Amino acid sequence: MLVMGILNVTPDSFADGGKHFTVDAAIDRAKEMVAEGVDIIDVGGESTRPGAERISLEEELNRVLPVIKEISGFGVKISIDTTRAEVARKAIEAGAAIVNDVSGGKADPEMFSTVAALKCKYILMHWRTHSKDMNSLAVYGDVVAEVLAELTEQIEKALLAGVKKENLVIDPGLGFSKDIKHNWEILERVDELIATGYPVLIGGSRKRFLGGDDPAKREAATVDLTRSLLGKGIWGVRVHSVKPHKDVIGAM
Ligand code: PMM
Repeated sequence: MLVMGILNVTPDSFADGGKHFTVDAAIDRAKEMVAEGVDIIDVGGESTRPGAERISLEEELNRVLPVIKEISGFGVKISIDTTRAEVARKAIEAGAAIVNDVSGGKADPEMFSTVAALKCKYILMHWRTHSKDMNSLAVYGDVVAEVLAELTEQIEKALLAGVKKENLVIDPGLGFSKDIKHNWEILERVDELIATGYPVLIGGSRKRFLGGDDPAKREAATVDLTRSLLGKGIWGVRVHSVKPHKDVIGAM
């Protein structure tokens, strides 16, 4: 199981309070993650916190590109957490290897053709709408069946646009248009996602469904979650702290 370490270059990410906003601080944190054995560093410039407003394309590029350029020399894989095709393209040109699109191709009509041309790995996450309005769409009959159907629809569009099957990774998008019960049901039935044959990424780190008001206090629950996923055939976990997860995985 791979560990994807979160590097949010945003002033308002809910879980680390914008601690890694400055380029220098982001680079220092990236160095730490490399020392802790991170497999992929996920660089993101736009907060997807529930209710978050969007930032401009220019602002997003200004946040992520200097960080990617600098850490591309660290010898670790970099993913770019973006819903914008232009950011994806520039990030890959700057040294990133993977596009992590929380909108699963829904936010930018150019995303699939861009990723197809870049020939890079693409993380296609289940998503219904932008963060500002996402909680109002947390309505499902059978959450797993609907997430799978909506993911399949986007997978088909990606394949049609020329994205290679072997470059796709899927993600159920915990917390994105999902309430506490939905998130837990997805985790309980994660084998149904794995049965698609696509590699599965799980991003539950410090999210609200893990309980409590303070994201920093959800760390133990996040590590428990990684432990509970071991041996199930999950491709990777997207997490804030790297070492505890590497330790838990290594102990198996
Ligand atoms: N969650 C967030 C951001 N990006 N990417 C993927 N693939 N999966 C996720 O679950 C996901 C993501 C929101 O969390 P953050 O603000 O802590 O980064």
